[in-house]
Amino acid sequence: MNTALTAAEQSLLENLDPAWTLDAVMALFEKPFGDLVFEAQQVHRSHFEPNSVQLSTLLSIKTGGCPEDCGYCPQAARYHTGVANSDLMSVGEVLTAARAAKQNGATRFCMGAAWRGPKQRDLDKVAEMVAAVKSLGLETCATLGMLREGQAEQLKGAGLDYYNHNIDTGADHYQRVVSTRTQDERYETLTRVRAAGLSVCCGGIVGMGESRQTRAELIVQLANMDPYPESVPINNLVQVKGTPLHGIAPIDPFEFVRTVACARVTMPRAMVRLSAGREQMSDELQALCFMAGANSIFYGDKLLTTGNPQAASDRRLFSRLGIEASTSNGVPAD
Ligand code: SAM
Ligand code: DTB
Ligand code: SF4
Repeated sequence: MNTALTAAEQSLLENLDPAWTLDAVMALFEKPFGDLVFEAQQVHRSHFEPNSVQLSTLLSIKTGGCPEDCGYCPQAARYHTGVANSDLMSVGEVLTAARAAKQNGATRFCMGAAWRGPKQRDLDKVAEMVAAVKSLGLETCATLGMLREGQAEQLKGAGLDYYNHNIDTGADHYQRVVSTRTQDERYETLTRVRAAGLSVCCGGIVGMGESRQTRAELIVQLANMDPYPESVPINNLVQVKGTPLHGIAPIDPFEFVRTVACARVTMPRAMVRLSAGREQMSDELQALCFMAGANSIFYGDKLLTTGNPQAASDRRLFSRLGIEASTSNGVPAD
């Protein structure tokens, strides 16, 4: 048998992205820590600048009072978390925040709203915000909940680059965390987002009392999307008093790094975002996450409603690690 492949065949094979099985991802999770991080580093280095991390700033454009019951979320109206509700911001307020984010070095700006899904009148206003933020030269992302027919197209038309909609956890665990919607409904929105030509930002939260197998299921579900998401946020649960998940045993920090590494190995060209939970992490743990292939962080002293490390402290950390804030817009190097 002739085993020599032409360059074209080789490239075709590399781009096939064969399906990941639960066994294969569990085997990754179970590797010795050093071996898994080494593998993730190799994959990372073959697709991205190794010491470059993208800075993304988040803004809550509509806060609190959400009708959903996500067990992790401080913005659900039914939990008493002390979050002050506020109406949808004005386009001018959002633009001011986006200018400041750009001035501080962010290249990506993500707008989040505490909705089950946007009403048409609200979406018209968000579309104006997207166009204004895009005109500053920032990469744009929005997370507004479930989208109806035509809404993803409207956002795309306004200049939206990515839509964030997380599947959050493995399918079996999902209904233990959220009862007001199903994970299948999340997939429906993701299909609309993809069909509209938007890039998909989809990841999850760990540290919600799930097993390693559930984390592996989350990774399998993400990696087997066709194509897999261009952007994969890995959140560590920020425990907020008043939410059902407050007080749950936190995840072992090394297991968090393993989750990041598995995302990198299974989704080689995705931006893997070290998302919520950094304020509770040591510098050393964050450094391990970068070694495991994370190449984006949320930057600025607030996530949506909870804290995030101060920008100056992140700049110091980058300098100690020889990491540069990327100037690119998240498109892979090759
Ligand atoms: N309401 C919209 C939705 O749920 O799709 C958009 C905003 S929602 C706050 C965006 C994402 O934030 C959620 O999907 C979840 O992954 C993440 N999130 C919310 N609360 C969190 C927490 N306490 N810790 C970590 N991530 C959290
Ligand atoms: C994502 O995956 N994480 C971000 C962003 N997408 C919208 C949100 C984190 C929220 C953390 C809790 C809070 O600050 O309210
Ligand atoms: Fe609402 Fe989103 Fe929070 Fe769920 S995660 S309660 S949908 S804001």
